[in-house]
Amino acid sequence: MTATRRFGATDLILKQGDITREAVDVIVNAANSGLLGGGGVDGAIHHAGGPQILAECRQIVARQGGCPTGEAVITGAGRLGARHVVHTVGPVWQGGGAGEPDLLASAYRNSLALAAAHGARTIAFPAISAGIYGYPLDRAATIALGVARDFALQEQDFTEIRFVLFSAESFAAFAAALRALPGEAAR
Ligand code: AR6
Repeated sequence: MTATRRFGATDLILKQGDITREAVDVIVNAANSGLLGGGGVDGAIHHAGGPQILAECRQIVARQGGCPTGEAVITGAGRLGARHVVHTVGPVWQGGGAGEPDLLASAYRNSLALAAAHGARTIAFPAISAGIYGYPLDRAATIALGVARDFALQEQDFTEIRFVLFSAESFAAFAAALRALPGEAAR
């Protein structure tokens, strides 16, 4: 299952599947501030990518003490079919009044900017915060795609920004949000 819309020079692509199988320049991980692994997509990325990714995360922790919510760091991709993994930390859903929308948007924006700074032309995201962290799927999808659209219209870095959704339910939520995005002229 796929869905696509083009903004500027960038295709926004939705797929249902396992992000660890994507062949892209950068795979984005929905990590936690400690950067030393976890469950969900984080566990899957470390499992598929092998120990090199965790070793690089440990070096980042030693250098800067982790990754604050809304920010991103970058490592190699170990055995994954990508050049880099960007590890970003989305907010834990607390009802929406604790700055969660801005923090989730920052996680996507900082991931795109960091990947672009490393020369990435293609990038794949999971549905950050929409699993263990409990962010409502439809709201998370609207924020994710809104940031991707704005980045695509403002920058020419990416040919493809992919969202790889694990379940049919998350694919459907992202597909509805993609259809609802305003076109190129409107903001
Ligand atoms: N490919 C694509 N998407 C996946 C995969 C996969 N292989 N596996 C799970 N998902 P989550 P969060 C989906 O919980 O909510 C970790 O312990 C999943 O169905 O992975 O940001 C971290 O260490 C959901 O839609 O991330 C943090 O502690 C989406 O990925 C915490 O979880 C995100 O779910 C982060 O929670």
